[in-house]
Amino acid sequence: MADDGLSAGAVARRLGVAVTTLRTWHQRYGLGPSGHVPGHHRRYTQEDLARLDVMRELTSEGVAPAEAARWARGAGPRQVVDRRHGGGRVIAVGAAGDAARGLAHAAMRLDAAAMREIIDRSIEASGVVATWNGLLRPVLVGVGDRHAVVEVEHLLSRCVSEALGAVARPPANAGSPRILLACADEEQHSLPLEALAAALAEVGLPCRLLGARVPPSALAGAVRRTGPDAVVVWSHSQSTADPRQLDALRSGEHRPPLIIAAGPGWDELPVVIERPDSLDAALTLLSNRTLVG
Ligand code: B12
Repeated sequence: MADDGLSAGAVARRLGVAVTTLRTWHQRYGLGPSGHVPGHHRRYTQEDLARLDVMRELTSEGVAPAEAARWARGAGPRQVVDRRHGGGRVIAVGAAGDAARGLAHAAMRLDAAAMREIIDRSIEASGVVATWNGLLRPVLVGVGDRHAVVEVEHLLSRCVSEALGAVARPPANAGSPRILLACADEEQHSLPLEALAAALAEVGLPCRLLGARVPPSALAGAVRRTGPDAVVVWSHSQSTADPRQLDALRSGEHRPPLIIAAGPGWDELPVVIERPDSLDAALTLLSNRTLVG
C-alpha cells in the first residue's frame, strides 16, 4: 500500500545518505521502494531498507555502485540487523535517534553533502539547542571515541561549523553585539562556541565569535575595543585552561560585568566567574544577563 512504510526522507536520515542519492539508486539501479506506484509518494519497506543498507555499506567500502546494487538486490532484512550489531565501521551514538545514526554513517563515508542535509534539516525542524544535544554531541563524542578516524573528525567538524554558521544572524539593526565568545589560548575545539553563537542568534542576540586559539593579548584587545557585557572563554582540556587568561579579564581596565568560563577544561576558579555546564545553561545565563544596545 502506498501509505505504509518509510518516506524517502526517513530512509535518507536513517541511512545517512542524501535524498537525491536514494533517487539515483532507484532510477539507475532499481533499488527503489518495492511497492512504488507512479504518481504516489515513495514508501520503503523494511526489505527495501535492508537492500539500501547493503548498498550504502558496499559503496562506502569502495565497491562500484553497479556491482554493489547487484549484491544489494539479493539482500534481506537480516543483514540490516547483523550490520547494526557488528562490524567495526560504525560510530557508536548510544541511545540517540535515527538522524544521529544517519549522520554517523555519513561521517564515516566522508559524505559532506549528506551530513549537511541531515544537520540542516534538524536545525530547521528542532532548532540549534536540540540539534546540538540530540544529534551533534552524540556523534561528536562517538567520533572522539574512535581515535583512528581523524579525517572523519575533521570533515564532520567542518560540516557542523558550516551548518551552525548558516543559521541566520540577527539583522544589523538589532543592535551591536554585547557578547564576546572566544576559545582559550591554543584551544582548537571551537564547535561548542559556534553552537552557542547560533543558539544566541536564534533568540535574537547578536555576538562576536573570535573562534579557535585566541591569544590573551587578542582577547584583551577585543574587550578593550568593543566593551562587551559578557565574555565567554571556552577550554576543552586542562592544557588550555590557564586561569591567568581569566585573571587578565577580571583585572583589566575594561572588566566585563559577566565573565563565563565554559567547557570541561577549567578546574577550580573564583566564584565570581560563572560556570554553565551545558549549552542550554550558557544560553539562559546570557539571555538573562545581557542586553543589546
Ligand atoms: C571535533 C574534535 C576536534 C576537532 C575540533 C574542531 C573544532 N572546530 O572544534 C579537531 C580535529 C581540531 C580536534 C583537535 C584536537 N583534539 Co579533539 N576532539 C573533537 C571531538 C570529537 C568533539 C569536540 C566537541 O565539540 N565536543 C563538544 C561536546 C560534543 O562534548 P560533550 O562531552 O558532549 O560536552 C560536555 C561539556 O562540554 C558540556 N557542553 C557541551 N556543549 C556545551 C556548550 C556550552 C556553551 C557549554 C557551556 C557546555 C557544553 O556538556 C557536556 C557534558 O559535560 C572530541 C570528542 C569529545 N568527546 O568531545 C575530541 C577531543 C576533545 N579531542 C581531543 C584531543 C586529544 C585533541 C588533540 C590534542 C588531538 C591531537 N593530538 O592533535 C587536538 C588539539 C586540541 C587543542 N589543542 O585544542 C580529546 C581531548 C582529551 C582531553 N580531555 O584532553 C577528545 C576528548 C578526544 C578523545 N576521546 O581523546 N579535536
